[in-house]
Amino acid sequence: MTQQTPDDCIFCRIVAGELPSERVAETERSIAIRDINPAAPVHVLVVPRRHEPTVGALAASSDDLTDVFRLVQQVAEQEGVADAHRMVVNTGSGAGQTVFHAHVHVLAGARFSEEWL
Ligand code: DGP
Repeated sequence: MTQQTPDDCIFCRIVAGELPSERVAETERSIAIRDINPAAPVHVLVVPRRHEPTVGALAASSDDLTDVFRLVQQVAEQEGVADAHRMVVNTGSGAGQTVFHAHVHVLAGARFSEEWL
């Protein structure tokens, strides 16, 4: 799996405020930003401030993991989609992960394929 060190990690730079983003919510441990290339009317990324390449690696800290999912819930409520949204976590380039800093996609407002799930 491709690894990015925090120095060349886009999401670390967004967390640090070095790159612009549309931040919709934040906590001490995580931020929520609109995806630059939205795949649905609501497409927010919940990103832990701490750099870990995958959500699986982030799970070593239950505090960070819990905070990410709490912020997902807060964003879903804020966006008015608490009763109808999809969370997506891509792990590894084979599954479509392109940014190797853990994040959860929060998607809503589109009709999602029921092919898989
Ligand atoms: P993934 O494929 O799970 O690694 O998703 C990475 C997402 O990050 C992808 O949907 C596009 C988004 N993205 C990439 N670069 C930026 C950026 O600079 N700003 C924002 N807001 N989103 C980005």
